[in-house]
Amino acid sequence: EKVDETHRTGYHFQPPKHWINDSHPGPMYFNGLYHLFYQYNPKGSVWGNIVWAHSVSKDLINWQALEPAIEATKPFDIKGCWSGSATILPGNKPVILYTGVDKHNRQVQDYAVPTNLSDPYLRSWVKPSKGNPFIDPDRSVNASAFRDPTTAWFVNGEWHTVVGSKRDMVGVAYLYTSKDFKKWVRAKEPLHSARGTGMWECPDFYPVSPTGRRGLDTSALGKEVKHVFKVSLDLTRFDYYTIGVYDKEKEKYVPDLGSVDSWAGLRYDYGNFYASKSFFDYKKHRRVLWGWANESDGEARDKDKGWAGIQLIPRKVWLDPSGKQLLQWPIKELEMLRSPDPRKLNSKVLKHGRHVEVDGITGAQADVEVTFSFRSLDRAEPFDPNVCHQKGSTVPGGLGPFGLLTVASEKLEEFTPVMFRVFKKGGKHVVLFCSDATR
Ligand code: DQQ
Repeated sequence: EKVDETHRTGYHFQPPKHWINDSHPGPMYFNGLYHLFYQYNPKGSVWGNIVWAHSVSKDLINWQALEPAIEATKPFDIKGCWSGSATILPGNKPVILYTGVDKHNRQVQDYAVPTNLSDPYLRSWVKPSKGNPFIDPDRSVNASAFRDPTTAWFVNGEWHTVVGSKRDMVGVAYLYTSKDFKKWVRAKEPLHSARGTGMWECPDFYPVSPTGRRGLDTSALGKEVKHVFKVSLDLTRFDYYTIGVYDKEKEKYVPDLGSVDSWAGLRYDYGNFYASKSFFDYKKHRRVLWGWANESDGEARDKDKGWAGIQLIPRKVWLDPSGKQLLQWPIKELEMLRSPDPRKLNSKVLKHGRHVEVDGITGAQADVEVTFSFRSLDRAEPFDPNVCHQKGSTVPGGLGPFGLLTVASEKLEEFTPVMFRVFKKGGKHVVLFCSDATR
């Protein structure tokens, strides 16, 4: 089978060939190895025949591919093994919760466990017939919009997980609880819901520390601890989050005032980033976020090139000191991919409408650290969050756009600008960081 290598990445995660989607199938750290599970079509480069592919790594950068962890073999997942999450139970026992599409095309929630805990690679997983599916959609639930269980957390003597859904146009995160991780009961009220948002795919719910950059275990609680609730909105295909408080008595998540659900709210990323999932890294005590980027140029091209999609370099996430948004940065391990002999360019003056060429690198892949400075920020205009996609890279503003022309052809017939604009907002300056794939 032919695989066109031209635009494959040397940074992000890719299997050797075929289609991938969703990082939501649960990354995890277990006994010295990171495990990445992801949605994969073993038969081709378009979506279909979905299994849970499985790779392991010591550093989140270099990966070894293993056999798929979960394949469609049982009546409760015969039409697909869709997204879900991993949870490490007490006694260091990993378990996977995932959505199976059953023979009647209903979305049910299933579990899988490793067959041999002493295999460090956890190569083989079993889906016991006893206890599967562990959640069947009852009549009150829309069985064709009921999927992607979260990593479970333990509070009030019970395990909790959330399943994404919708009721008409109301996005819903159904809450299920269990004393023994076997028998699950739906809570009276959803953990959270919001009108007018449509289907909530791939929910993620986790605590963040009010100060510092250390991550917290998914079950961590505490007076000052905040929670992040993220959903992938099927309607817009972006990942949105809010920051709020988890009321464990009422079993409700309440976003902070000003932290808005849906597309009026915050996104993890303003580029191509969907179906993401975070996990607590027990090794480095950080919260790590994975997201998936699909292709922009369509199915015919995907078939031609024999592959589609990447899992983006993982990021560390933590709460901004303002408590109002998250901060993120590519994981430190990424730096090991840098060349020992970087190209350096010092103190170049940038003139309006001109560019400076960085030679000695390829246009397709570069890891760049750059600092821009200005004599004055006076010309910054009032903040407008929509300016990136409305004005792209060619319409000038008060301050910007300026940045990098990546993947540029020699005569600049084609390029992808990665750019910044500086604005004024509430007596401060804010910066938008955007890209424009249309050029
Ligand atoms: N992809 C999975 C679903 C999920 C969707 C199926 C999000 O479980 O809701 O491949 O991209």
